[in-house]
Amino acid sequence: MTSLKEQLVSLERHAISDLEKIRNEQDLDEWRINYQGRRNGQLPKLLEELPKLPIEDRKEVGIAANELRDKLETGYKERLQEIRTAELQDKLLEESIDVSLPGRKHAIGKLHPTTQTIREISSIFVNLGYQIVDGPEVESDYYNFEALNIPPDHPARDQWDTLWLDYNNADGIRPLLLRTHTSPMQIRTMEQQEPPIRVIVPGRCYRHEATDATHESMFFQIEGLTVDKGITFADLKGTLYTFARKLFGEERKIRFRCDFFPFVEPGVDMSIDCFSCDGTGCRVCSNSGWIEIMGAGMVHPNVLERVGYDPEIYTGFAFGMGPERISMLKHGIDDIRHFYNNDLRFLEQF
Ligand code: YSA
Repeated sequence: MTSLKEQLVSLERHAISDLEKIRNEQDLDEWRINYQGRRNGQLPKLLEELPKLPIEDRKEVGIAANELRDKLETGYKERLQEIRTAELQDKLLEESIDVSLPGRKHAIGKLHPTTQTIREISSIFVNLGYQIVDGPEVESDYYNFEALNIPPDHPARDQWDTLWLDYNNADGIRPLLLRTHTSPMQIRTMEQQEPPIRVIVPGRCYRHEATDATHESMFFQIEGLTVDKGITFADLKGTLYTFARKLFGEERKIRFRCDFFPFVEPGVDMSIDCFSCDGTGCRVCSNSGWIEIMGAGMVHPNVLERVGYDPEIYTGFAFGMGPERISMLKHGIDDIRHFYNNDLRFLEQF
């Protein structure tokens, strides 16, 4: 039978050899429990035999056992330190940053083409002394039609395919709608301000459209209104002429033709000679040499009277244009529906 001392030597050999193979903390814990665990650890189990030894051997074996316990404890601590250092080094290596690598590019957003056009147009008018105002997109029948000289059941209403809100009118509240144009802001502005008035109103409009290449059900308009003493058609022409040349080029010609809008008298549509073919005729101008860009006219006396202005003292002109259509002309865009399809391949071009 092997002596207790020999068993201690054999235990040490196995323990040290096992310890050298260990690479992580979990295995190291198991190693410690196996050799030193209080309940079933191999060393404590052997030491249970110590009291059975003859008294003269007990001291020597006891010292050897204590030394082994210290060795195992020291071995454990050193291995733990080595494992932790190795893990830290791996982590550092994994998380290290190569500062010489080129940086990652961030995707930078840009303004929507309609916003760009609105800003370009607005800045021209701001330089001419106009203020920019904003108005509600949900409007009442009164501001969208009635106050603009378009009474209920008037055939002129057919010009604006209206989206009405499903709203109870039982208490005499005027029916609500999504504004079909920015012209209601003419009335709201005149109600709130005394002349002289020079404002432009960029904003969204809505119509019950069967959409096609030039019609959307949601689109923008930019309205303009000038009211003061002694404003004449010459002021309208001069202002819009200056605007057109600033936006489309200094050599542009303009043309006015009669048109009908119930809130102006006389009413006109304004065209510019085609900037693509210089008026000789091409695809952009449908071979006519002219491109229509807005409706305009002298503010109707009924409209002025409605807001309490005396049409014998004050006169004015107004105009309205679609920035998407202007953007289409400038950039050769063939379909208005591209603007709001959220397709980055289209939007990133501007
Ligand atoms: C006319 C005279 C004034 O003194 C003042 C304003 C006006 C404009 C009038 N309120 C109006 O809405 N006229 S309009 O129906 O011809 O629209 C004006 C512009 O809005 C059009 O020239 C077009 O550029 C744009 N537009 C109209 N319906 C559109 C549209 N753009 C895209 N989709 C639609 N469905």
